[in-house]
Amino acid sequence: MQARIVMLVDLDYFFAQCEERRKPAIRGKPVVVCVYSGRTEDSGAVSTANYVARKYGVKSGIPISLAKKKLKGVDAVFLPVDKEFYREVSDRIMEILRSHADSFEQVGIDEAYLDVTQRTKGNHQEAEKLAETIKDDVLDQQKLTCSIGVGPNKLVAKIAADIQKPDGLTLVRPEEVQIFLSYLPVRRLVGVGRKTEKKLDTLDVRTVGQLGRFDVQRLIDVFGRKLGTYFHNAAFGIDDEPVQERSEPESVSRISTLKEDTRDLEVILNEAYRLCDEVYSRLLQRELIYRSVSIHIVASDLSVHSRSKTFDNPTSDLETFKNTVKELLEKFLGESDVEARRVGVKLSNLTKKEDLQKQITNFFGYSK
Ligand code: DCP
Ligand code: CA
Ligand code: CA
Repeated sequence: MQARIVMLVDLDYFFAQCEERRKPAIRGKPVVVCVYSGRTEDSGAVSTANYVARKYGVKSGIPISLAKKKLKGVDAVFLPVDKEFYREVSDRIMEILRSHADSFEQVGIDEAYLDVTQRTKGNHQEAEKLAETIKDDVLDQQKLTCSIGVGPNKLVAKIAADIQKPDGLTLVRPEEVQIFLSYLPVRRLVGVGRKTEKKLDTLDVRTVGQLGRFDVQRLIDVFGRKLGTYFHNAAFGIDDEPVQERSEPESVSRISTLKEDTRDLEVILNEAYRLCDEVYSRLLQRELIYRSVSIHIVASDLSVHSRSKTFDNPTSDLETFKNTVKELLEKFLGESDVEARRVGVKLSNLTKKEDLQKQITNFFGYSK
């Protein structure tokens, strides 16, 4: 088997960086994104903070009140989370990342694995160039920085991405894996949480190197066969997990805010068609076809309205998509007297293109 080249791309201080992007005036100040629980003014937890705020000891998970204490007297910005906005930014960036991968696996709102073995011909210099290109593309098109780890598998790529942050690029060649891992604390390994770290500490195992030298049978005695073997292999940077696209999405959608609240079909359609193009390009990229089309309207009073249409047979046609959106919007405006503030379009009931092809082939009883 050819040696693989895998990347992990992780966006820097993601929620806070999204906020900086849409409010450039807050750049350079400590920015703290918070999940307010709403009980008292400051109750809740910090979701994330930019690197300026991190210098003051503010980080994910701490109470908002503690963050305020740490930033007392500092010109800091506290903002509530806006998941919908971060999701939109994330979707667009994931599309860029996917376009650079042989196979692609998103693992959270702000990170993804890319297998790039084929397109780099297994060449590490090529992989480094590609990583630079990806960083440039994300910055040019979405104005966000990310950190990338490149290695022979997911395990090493993930650890490498964490080494240099923000705006980092860390490349670990197969022959460097052993030395790269050996001095790191065991906590860096995926699957080693605080509890496991403590248990390993009682066995005098603190670094990955020590973990690798620790008797594998004793590891199995302590953690069970599955986990013990995993830890032993992980210590040597061994990991054969493929980079795999997660299961098909239920739907592909886009929503955006109109320049002003309106009932003007033409104005709403104009924006809706733009969203259709974006949704459609995602559909093509993932080689999917659709059976249902929906529109979503958030009205000026923030009430939410939807209309959908489902076809008997799946299609991948852009015209059908746009015509249906138009039809649904016309119908909606005829039935309701609200003003639209946001408009969204969605394709659902998705299936893989090739599945349809297979069905047709089977149906006609021939194959090529
Ligand atoms: N997040 C959260 N609560 C946590 C951890 C994370 O709400 N306890 C959210 C906010 C983060 C996002 O998930 O922006 C991504 O998490 P990361 O762990 O990747 O952290 P960041 O992207 O914020 O920072 P870094 O630059 O260290 O990756
Ligand atoms: Ca991140
Ligand atoms: Ca992350």
